Amino acid sequence: MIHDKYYELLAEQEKLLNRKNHKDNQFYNGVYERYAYPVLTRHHVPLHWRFDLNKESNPHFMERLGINATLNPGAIYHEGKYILVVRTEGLDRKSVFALAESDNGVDGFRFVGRPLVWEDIDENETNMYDMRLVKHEDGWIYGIYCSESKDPDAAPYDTSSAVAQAGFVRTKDLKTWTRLPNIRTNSPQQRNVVLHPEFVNGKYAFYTRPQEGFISTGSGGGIGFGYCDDILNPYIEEEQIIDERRYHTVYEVKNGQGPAPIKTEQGWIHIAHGVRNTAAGLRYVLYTFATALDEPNRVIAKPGGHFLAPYDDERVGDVSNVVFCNGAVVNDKREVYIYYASSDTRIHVATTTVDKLIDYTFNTPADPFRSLGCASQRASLIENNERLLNERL
Ligand code: M1P
Repeated sequence: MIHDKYYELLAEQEKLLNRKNHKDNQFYNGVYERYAYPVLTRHHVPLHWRFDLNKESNPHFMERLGINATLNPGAIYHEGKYILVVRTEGLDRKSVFALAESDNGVDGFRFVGRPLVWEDIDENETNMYDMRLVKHEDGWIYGIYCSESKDPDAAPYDTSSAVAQAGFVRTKDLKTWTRLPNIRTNSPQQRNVVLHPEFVNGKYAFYTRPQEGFISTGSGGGIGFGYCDDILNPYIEEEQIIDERRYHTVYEVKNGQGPAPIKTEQGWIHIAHGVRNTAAGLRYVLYTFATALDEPNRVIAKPGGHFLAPYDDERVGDVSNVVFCNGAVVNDKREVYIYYASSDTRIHVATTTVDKLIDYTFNTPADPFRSLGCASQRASLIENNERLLNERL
């Protein structure tokens, strides 16, 4: 028999799932729009994924397999729907992927089916997270995620050291997934590995993020790029750093490719995350850059500063002062939906258009890298504006 409490909580949850979202009118930057509510939180996860509904086995209707957070979703626009592969993090800290769908991309997201599973080919893989979903021109939809294992070389007392590698799956229908071998590189660790959606010089191409440690990238210099000959046995022999970390920027400590780049008539537009250190810990923001259409490993434009940073309530969560994006989609109207998580806790959307992304990425001044350079950059903006304002008088 189903517990009465289930129906009570279900009615409450339905109100949340049916809540209409709207643009946040307090926020303006002309680049994108923010929304009043997150699109997915832990409260959106179906009750029957968290509670044993049976009154006999769960008389107090206890939530025994709760969800702590929903974050860092991969995204795809597929058959007219906005689909997210959500990282749902259980109370036990392990992340599990689950699909959620919406008809309009800004509200009405519901989890569908069951948490994703595939053949278990690596018994050491302990955690899986941050999937990039990429529809490749070869006809498959690929998912690349961080596959995390305990560091086999850690000292016996060290129960924290971990190794990150690029886990790899593919599907045609988002229902049946085939686990492919991990993507191998010559870097000791990898995270934020993303497949380029088209062949480059007749080969599969990937963005990588070589790193020495699990958290610290060490000598790993930034976002890498490399080719792979065999997608069923993926090995990237060489990684060329295409977007470097740099002193006193928003990507000083580390960076990483976000979703697969967006193809536009001016070039590929990349949304990436940049990390810097502060007295309060790491701060994660998003930034953009563009690469040449025929050479996606050649940067041709890069605005200075961040594109999107933690804002108001987004600043606080399990890992505060973080925004992270590994999913963005473009619909048939060239509207862009950027899905990002704040503070490793909940998922938001920001909307813009391909044209605005091009304008922002190609026409925003680059970082002058020094304060006096920034002062003259701003002085010339003020001077031009003052001239314009004076002409009106
Ligand atoms: O906690 C912030 C982020 O930290 C990591 O980012 P990166 O790969 O750049 O080191 C990831 O664990 C990511 O999931 C997380 O949101």
